[in-house]
Amino acid sequence: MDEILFIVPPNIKYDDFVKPAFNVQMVSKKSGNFGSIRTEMPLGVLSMSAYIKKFTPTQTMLVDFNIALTKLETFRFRSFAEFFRDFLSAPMLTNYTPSIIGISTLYSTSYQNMLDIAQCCRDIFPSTFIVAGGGVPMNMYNEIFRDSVCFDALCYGEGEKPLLGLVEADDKLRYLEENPSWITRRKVESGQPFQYDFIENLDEIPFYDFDILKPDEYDFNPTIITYRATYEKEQSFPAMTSRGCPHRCCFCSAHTIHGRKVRYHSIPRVREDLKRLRDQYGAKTVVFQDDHFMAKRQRVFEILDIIKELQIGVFFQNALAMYALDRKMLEALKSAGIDLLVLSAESGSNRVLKEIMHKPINISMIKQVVDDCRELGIYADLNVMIGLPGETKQDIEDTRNFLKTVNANWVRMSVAAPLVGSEMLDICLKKNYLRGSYLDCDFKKAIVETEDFTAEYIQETAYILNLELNFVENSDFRLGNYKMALKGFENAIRAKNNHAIAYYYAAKCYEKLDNLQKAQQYMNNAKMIVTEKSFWRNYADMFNIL
Ligand code: B12
Repeated sequence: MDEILFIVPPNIKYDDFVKPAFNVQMVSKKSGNFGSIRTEMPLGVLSMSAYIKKFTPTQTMLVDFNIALTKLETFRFRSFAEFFRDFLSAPMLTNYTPSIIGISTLYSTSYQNMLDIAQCCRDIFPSTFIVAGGGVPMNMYNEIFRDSVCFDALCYGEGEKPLLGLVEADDKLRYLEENPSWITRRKVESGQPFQYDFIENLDEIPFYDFDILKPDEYDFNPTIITYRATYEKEQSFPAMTSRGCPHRCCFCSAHTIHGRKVRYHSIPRVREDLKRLRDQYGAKTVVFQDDHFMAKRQRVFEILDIIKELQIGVFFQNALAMYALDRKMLEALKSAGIDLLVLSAESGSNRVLKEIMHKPINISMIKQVVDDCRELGIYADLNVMIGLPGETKQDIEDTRNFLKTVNANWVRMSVAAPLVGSEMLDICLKKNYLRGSYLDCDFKKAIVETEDFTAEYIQETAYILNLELNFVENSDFRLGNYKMALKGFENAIRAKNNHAIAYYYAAKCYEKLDNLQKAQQYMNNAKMIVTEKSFWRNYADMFNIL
């Protein structure tokens, strides 16, 4: 029987883990402060594991290094490579020899970690097949074969069918060379084309193999916690009812894995899976990961009816397409119990939305959706990014002025990141716009620099916009919803415990809510931080507070 060891590399670079930057979330361990890691169940692995077991008896095991790092109480390794070696040399693993090791790499920031893991696996398991899949291997095979000799092959697109083929093949090396969904060094050198092997009817994939992980290790879903203004810690599970997206947003690379055509699970299957997650696994919240959940309107209403019937909490963490959110849709979402929506506005400039991003929305839609959300009592969390190639300082000013008129509860400001596989990266490479490695990009660190702006300008402006829109001009505060505003401010304090501006506005909220003792305490904190930290003093001066 074949044994597959799936490995998920840390989604964070070593330096960002041991020396987190000023504008990111941190976690405290006994050995100091570290960059916070997103721990999310790896859906791709769970799907492949379930699919393969449906056809052939196979043992699968998962090592998710994001969980391993999160669980460590102290971390004193001088590199992740040292940590991987230590971890993978543990007796529990060395007594076991998988026939295939499959590394799943979705994030650019995991690139080096993936190479280090492959090297370590090659040393420990010299005769095991080492393959990798996910957006990074499929979009960066040239770089991977240049930087490593440890991979037997990389997967082109979705891996269910190619990996099953590999498991079933008697002559695995030959299979890898003959199957067009596997990328090998030889095929790259001879210029052979590669092909997707999609599963057209997603119902062919059985219920995902959640049994290869420990759900409670993932119960602290950091993405939901980021939106803690309205959410509390609870057991959540991911689900994906469709794959693929027809839109051509210049910053996205999801189509390189799942394609532009949307494929679906049937409605009865969606019901069955959600019910099983609730009844058998105790799911309180299901996090939908569809690339484009809104692709078929009638289907969305049907899924919302199921959610309502099952009384299960849901969260759309990838943001929903705003053009589909008319009043009827928002009312259906609200009646299914959804009171928080992440909305992909992305810009407050029509020119940027249309000409640069190719997003099928405009700013009047954004305003309408946010106003409707406020009326219906849905917390509206807007995603916005600045710093795309072709964007000007005037466009950013337009975005700023527009967002000040929108009553969103929170605005999540990011700097544009040229993801591998995105049109944006192609433009940046062609025009020589990159000031740094695109492997570093994580939506916090600006690396794009054009004729119109420097990377520093974008980085700093994004942070100022965050402070201005979420604190100084906070719409809940402005509209007198002090309790709601306070949740956002205290959430910011939890993420960054010396956030002087958050303390200041939280103090103002407590004052309005007549909790004068807490107001005084928070104001003292704000003043003390501003006196001690020039970083915060500068922003306090900029906004003329404290
Ligand atoms: C869910 C999701 C998340 C989740 C976490 C998912 C996880 N488990 O880690 C959350 C919400 C936390 C998240 C966050 C972010 N995400 Co995200 N996310 C996704 C999303 C929407 C779906 C991923 C998924 O579960 N797909 C479903 C499964 C079935 O597919 P899959 O995992 O790709 O696996 C299939 C294939 O890739 C392949 N495969 C994968 N592994 C392997 C291994 C082997 C051996 C083989 C053979 C095949 C194989 O076969 C699998 C089955 O078909 C993708 C977009 C997309 N549709 O891919 C973006 C995506 C992966 N995210 C992206 C980004 C940029 C981010 C963020 C940086 C965004 C931000 N602003 O903060 C953060 C950072 C995350 C971090 N970890 O630090 C980018 C990544 C691009 C890049 N090069 O870095 C993507 C591609 C979206 C995009 N805009 O282009 N994300």
